[in-house]
Amino acid sequence: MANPKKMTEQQIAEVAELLENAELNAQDVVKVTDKYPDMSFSEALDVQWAIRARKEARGTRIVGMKMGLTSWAKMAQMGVDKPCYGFLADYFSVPQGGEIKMEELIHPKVEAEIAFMMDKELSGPGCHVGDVLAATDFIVPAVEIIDSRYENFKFDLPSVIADNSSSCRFVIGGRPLPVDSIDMRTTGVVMEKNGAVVELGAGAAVLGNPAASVAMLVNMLAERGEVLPAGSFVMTGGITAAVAVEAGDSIVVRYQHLGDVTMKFV
Ligand code: 0L1
Ligand code: MG
Repeated sequence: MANPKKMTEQQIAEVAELLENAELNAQDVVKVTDKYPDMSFSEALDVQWAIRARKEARGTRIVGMKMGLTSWAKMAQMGVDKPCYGFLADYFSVPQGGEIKMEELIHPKVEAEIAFMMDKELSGPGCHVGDVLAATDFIVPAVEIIDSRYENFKFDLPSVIADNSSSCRFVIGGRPLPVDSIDMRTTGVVMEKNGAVVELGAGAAVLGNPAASVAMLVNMLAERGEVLPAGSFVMTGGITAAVAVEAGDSIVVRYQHLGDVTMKFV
């Protein structure tokens, strides 16, 4: 068997509790593969889904999904050939222009992304870009705030998957557009921090086309017998490198055609 399960259900539950507490208490921890060096991708996903179940049991709603490590540069940096996914909880959402409290986070970074709102359920395997375009209600510009729960943002792929792919907050801004109204591959993005340009990019940085990222998510979910439900909000991955922020920083991301996304860290 390629990925034999070695962790017990009890160990999966303990790691999920450790990582969720790290998130909720904004307290970093050592990467979980220090204790479980043979943790498989499947076991890492078991931990992520256990964190999701803990939140749902307390009444938190899961509003969507995010894809991470979707640029070739970031994958090469991590030595992997496959992106990862995570879930988005209702309380991750921050309004456009809103304040994000640093005391609730560990060491956040921001990523400029194109997000999709789905109006039809999608299932894999075999989901492709055409299926995604046909199932999309609209696209919208969004900024993801990632916050690895690991010391110094240092991890390996199983550790980051277990840690819900560093998900923590997101801001939706700009204006929604029909998915066929622009060429997302050539859509330009300029990220400014405190008025200075810090990152530039275009949508093709995300697997050649952000819609391909949604298709990949659907096919990855299918490996666990899961679907992407209608009504899901999907963050497709960073167009630019992630930029570290601290209290007092203002971020404005300007998207060609789609408008601006803004937030302030306090
Ligand atoms: O959203 C992302 O691309 C991040 C995925 C996890 C890796 C990281 O924290 O940089
Ligand atoms: Mg991201």
